[in-house]
Amino acid sequence: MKRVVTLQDISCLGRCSITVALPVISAMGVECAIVPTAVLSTHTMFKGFTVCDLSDQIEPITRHWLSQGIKFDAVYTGYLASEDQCGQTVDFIKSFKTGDNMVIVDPAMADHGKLYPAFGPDFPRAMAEVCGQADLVLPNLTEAAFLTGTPYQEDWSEAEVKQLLERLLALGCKSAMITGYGGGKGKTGFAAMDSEGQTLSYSHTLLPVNYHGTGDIFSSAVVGGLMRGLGLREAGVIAADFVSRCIQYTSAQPDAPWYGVEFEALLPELMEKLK
Ligand code: PXL
Repeated sequence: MKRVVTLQDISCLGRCSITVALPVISAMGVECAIVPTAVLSTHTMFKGFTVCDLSDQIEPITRHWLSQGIKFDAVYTGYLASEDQCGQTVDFIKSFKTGDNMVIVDPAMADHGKLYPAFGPDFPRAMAEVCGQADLVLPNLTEAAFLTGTPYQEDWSEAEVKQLLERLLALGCKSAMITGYGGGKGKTGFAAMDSEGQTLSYSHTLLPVNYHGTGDIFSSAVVGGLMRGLGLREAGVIAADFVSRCIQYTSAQPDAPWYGVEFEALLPELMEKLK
């Protein structure tokens, strides 16, 4: 069985980061170790959330694992709590990169043209350093714009998205997949550039509702798919369809809370796709 390690926060309530990565990656038949980088009472879209930064745990955990000869088939990073923690994450990646494993970075820091509330204007530069270590980065359009110093706009042409992908690869990563782009109004999906400079894309119907945490579900499903031997486009398609089904399902539940999607009920469908 493949083994990945994910570095991101624990939002105790909110269906994002580690509480999404663990169930999704496990359901896909892949072992998921964790490095919790912070404990928050909820994700940062709630008012008054608490935060306990766990930066001081990253180095001792790394040292212990190295002493035990632990290896990972992938290192997958998500939401990081501070610029310093981005630097520590670069060190963590360097400690566990072997040349034949994968580094996958979801630069979870922004959406809809804005940085998340916890981040200041210097954060994207620190996250760009983490991206530079990656085999694959998985930003949404807003994150891709922030990482590459490109002004954000609502509508992007295919040529502009291709330029964003080229700029992402210029950060040092081998391939990039931009989420939330479907090539036109009423569509969503992804556009990617692989390590040979080949562009890949997928487009499907954009549902008229927006939920928090869908990026984490997408990235976790891509990681699971890649670890199960799928190619980049195939892994992206499974992940995009899964997110779309989760959104559809959640919007049909009258009692669904606002803070995340009800992905749990759809895990059997995701597992079925890997058969
Ligand atoms: O879904 C990304 C995410 C992860 N972790 C925390 C967040 C967010 C997005 O807001 O606040 C703590």
